[in-house]
Amino acid sequence: MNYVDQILQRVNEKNPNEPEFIQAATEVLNSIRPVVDANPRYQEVSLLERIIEPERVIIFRIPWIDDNGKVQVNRGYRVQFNSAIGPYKGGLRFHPSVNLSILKFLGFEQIFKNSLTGLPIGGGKGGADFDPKGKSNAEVMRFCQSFMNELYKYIGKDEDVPAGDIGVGGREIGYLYGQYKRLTGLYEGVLTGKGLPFGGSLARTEATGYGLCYITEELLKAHGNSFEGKTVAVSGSGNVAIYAMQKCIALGGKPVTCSDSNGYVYDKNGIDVDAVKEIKEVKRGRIKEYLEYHPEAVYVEGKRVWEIPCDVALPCATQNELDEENALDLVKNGCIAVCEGANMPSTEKAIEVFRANKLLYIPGKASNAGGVATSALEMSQNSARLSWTFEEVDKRLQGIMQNIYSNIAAAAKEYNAEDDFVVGANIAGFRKVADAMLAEGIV
Ligand code: NDP
Ligand code: 2IT
Repeated sequence: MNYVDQILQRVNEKNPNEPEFIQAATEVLNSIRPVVDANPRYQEVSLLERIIEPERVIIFRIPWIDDNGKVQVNRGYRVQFNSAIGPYKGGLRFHPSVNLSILKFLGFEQIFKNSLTGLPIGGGKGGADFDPKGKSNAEVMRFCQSFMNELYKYIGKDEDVPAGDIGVGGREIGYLYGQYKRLTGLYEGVLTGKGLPFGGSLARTEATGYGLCYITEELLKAHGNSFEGKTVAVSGSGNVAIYAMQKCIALGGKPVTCSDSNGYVYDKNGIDVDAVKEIKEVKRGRIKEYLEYHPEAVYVEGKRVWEIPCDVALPCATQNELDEENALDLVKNGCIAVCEGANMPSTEKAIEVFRANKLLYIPGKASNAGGVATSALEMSQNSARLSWTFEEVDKRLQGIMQNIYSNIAAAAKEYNAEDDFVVGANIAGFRKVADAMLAEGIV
């Protein structure tokens, strides 16, 4: 049996209860076939058997006391997937759906994403099945402290550097950092996405959404187009969605939708990003409150944004939020490009629809890499004990996104798959990690 097929079989057999991990691994393995076929050395050193297995997974109990004095218990995780090219790096997700499959898929994607940034960071991910919604600040703090009471043993500025993801933003990173410092006595860049007064980087908050728009603009430009005058459908209304909408408007586009897990808003005049920021960042409210700011907008409960006609789609909520039917709607309505702010938001079937209909499509591991890239810039600033200006960081971010675009486009072309950015991203991300693993021996 062909080596890649053997590994696909192994992934399925060894992880039968991990559908998201199988989905992510299958996509990568299928894309890298030509590289693997051309390099028999990979099989000689069982490189694929090693790359699909996390170096380490830590699972732990998180007891904490709620405001009523009741003891609550959550499950915490850190998946340290691959350290071939740098310390483990990747976010923490706090969401009730969190489980090992989801964190393994995210950690696996992170290996190749981090490689694409061109910066020295390995792949990891972590989190807990804790739901921050409706919790008081004091409860969130006690939870974060208990989480760190266990996690601190396994992380460090040159070892593993967590950051935010769904449900983990500036507030949570602050509490986690305070507890790490208290436990270890170390004032070091062990987390990114920190507040500006204690080692955070300017532009990290904006970076994922801005980076997404920078690479989308590169893609459109390379195809004789631009954001100017485009109608844009955005899903989600969290960190990534908010700053994607902001930069999209700056580049001349018009985002007309955003959403949360209850429903979506359609504002044909263009989404008022300041209103969304106030609802989500200040009030921690629900997106339907948008109608209090703009009564002429429409709120649709329980549906997804993809039914709204758009030229460009930017999924920025969560995995598998855009399925085959949604993809067919996008095609029917004349959408030309889909660039992912979220991780793996499009299902395998949706991606088949994009391919069959020649939509321009950039997968999250390339298009949302601006967040982690800027985290790596935060690590550099911490090590140098410096802080760069917003313009300096933003300029580097733009350069990184332009490089990612040209590298994934070139890799796709090299393997006769022009404009297939799934193939391009997976091959370009994989090669560097594989070379490092070969050089580092059997570890
Ligand atoms: P936030 O927690 O700030 O926002 C998440 C948004 O997605 C919210 O609007 C949330 O709605 C919605 N959402 C979450 N889960 C679901 C669900 N199961 N169904 C429908 N909507 C859902 O997270 P981020 O903006 O940071 O993350 C969004 C995506 O971007 C994730 O896939 C994340 O992995 C990815 N990402 C994030 C980066 C970062 O730097 N933050 C970097 C790269 C990728 P609700 O409030 O109702 O839950
Ligand atoms: O998915 C991601 O890349 C993130 N959540 C950001 C990770 C990071 O370390 O900044």
